[in-house]
Amino acid sequence: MFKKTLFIVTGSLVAMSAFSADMANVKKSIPLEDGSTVYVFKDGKMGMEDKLGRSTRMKPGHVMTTKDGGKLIMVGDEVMRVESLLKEHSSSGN
Ligand SMILES: [Cu+2]
Repeated sequence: MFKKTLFIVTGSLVAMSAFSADMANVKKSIPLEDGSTVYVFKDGKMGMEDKLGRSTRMKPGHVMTTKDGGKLIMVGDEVMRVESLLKEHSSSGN
């Protein structure tokens, strides 16, 4: 019982620090042909932002075409991480 409570508290602390560290965890963002953006995180996993600026899902293994005509294979589906990135953007006023 005590252990479980401790775990929940630790979990929310991690989530809070992850929120502010997310932008620092983005290795690069890659624009795609269709106007959406792929965020590549430092651990190599990716998340998607659609052309309207919303986080969106994509199955790992999906082949994407970058704006410059290259091919990119989806790794992971970090929709929650992209979501917190986008929240950070909108709260900074641009
Ligand atoms: Cu993708």
